[in-house]
Amino acid sequence: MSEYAATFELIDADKDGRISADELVRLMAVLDEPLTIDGARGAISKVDADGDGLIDLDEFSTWLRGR
Ligand SMILES: [Ca+2]
Ligand SMILES: [Ca+2]
Repeated sequence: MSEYAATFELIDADKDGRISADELVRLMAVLDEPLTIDGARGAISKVDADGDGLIDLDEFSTWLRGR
């Protein structure tokens, strides 16, 4: 299992295996760095390798590794 899986599951509030723009907005609110829904979509599009508008665990891991 990926070392990022636990973090991923925390963010994935509805447990569908994908992080949506909504879930990213909620995360950033918790981290006290509020993000608009458009900002979240923009952030997702940068790491969304398969272009489905959602971040799966593979894309999430790649993103964190590349930071
Ligand atoms: Ca989700
Ligand atoms: Ca994707």
